[in-house]
Amino acid sequence: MRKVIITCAVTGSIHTPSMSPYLPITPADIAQQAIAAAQAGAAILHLHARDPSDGRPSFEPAVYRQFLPCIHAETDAVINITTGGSVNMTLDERLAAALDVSAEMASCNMGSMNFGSFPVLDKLKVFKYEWERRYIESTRSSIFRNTFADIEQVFERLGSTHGTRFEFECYDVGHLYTLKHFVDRGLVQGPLFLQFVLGVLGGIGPDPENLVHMKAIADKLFGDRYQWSVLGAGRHQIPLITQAALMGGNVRVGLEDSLSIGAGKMATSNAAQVTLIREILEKLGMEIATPAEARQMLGLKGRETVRLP
Ligand code: KMH
Ligand code: ZN
Repeated sequence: MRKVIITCAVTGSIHTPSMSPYLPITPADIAQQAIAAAQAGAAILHLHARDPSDGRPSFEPAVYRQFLPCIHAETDAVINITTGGSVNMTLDERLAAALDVSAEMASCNMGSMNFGSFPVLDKLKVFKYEWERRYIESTRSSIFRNTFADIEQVFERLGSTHGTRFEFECYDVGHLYTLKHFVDRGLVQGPLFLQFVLGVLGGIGPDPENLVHMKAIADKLFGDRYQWSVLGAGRHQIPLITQAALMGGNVRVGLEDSLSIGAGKMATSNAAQVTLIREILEKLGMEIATPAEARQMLGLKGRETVRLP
């Protein structure tokens, strides 16, 4: 029976505290929700940090170290640290936490792009913290920067030096060709783990035929040397990842990607989304990969290599 890897992206940097009372902000909340997500079946935890005082995205290794040891001690899930950070961080800042713990896995974003969350301002008018409105509005004019040189640095400083493997975030078909370019240059080796990201404003849209096309192009470029997963932004999350699983892929859920669960209901936790997709997959006759199985499928360096107590 095929094993499906569930990744849970616990908090991210796109959503802000006023959008959902369930979005984990403090280190204690992030740890608690991450552990519950792992217990519900997530083999990989994709993690960002937030400033405990007001929830703004943080890159500080010291803040990560307020929740990572607890997650590492309580679960054997793969800890996957973002290098995407948030749009206004420098590359050094974005790499700091993954370097600090010699991460087993880290995200790697495969191209510079627009990344707009500003349409939410049409509906969201009341903010808990003043930074939120400015931050969301800034996505109208900022660029999510991931140049070829930036990506080379991620490979060199994390991949070559630490043996970190990557969740390659591909927001459009062109990003697959960029990854192929780096594979051809020998800068990254398989098994590759591609995350197809559909539904971000600035990336490919959340249409089922786009997913079919991205998979077809990835097959052509990478043959059988890759694993793939899908995340659907917002309300497209569950339908798109169910399609992905039926097509042979893995899935990503989490409040980083969607604050809702099913049709228009607010998700009260990350674990609730993990449980929902787990039930769907099991009803479809699939099995959920354990962290050990995910490590084997993705050729990871192992939990004990991470610098966490
Ligand atoms: N927020 C997602 C659309 C990263 O952390 O590197 C993509 C993401 C980026 O997870
Ligand atoms: Zn992320």
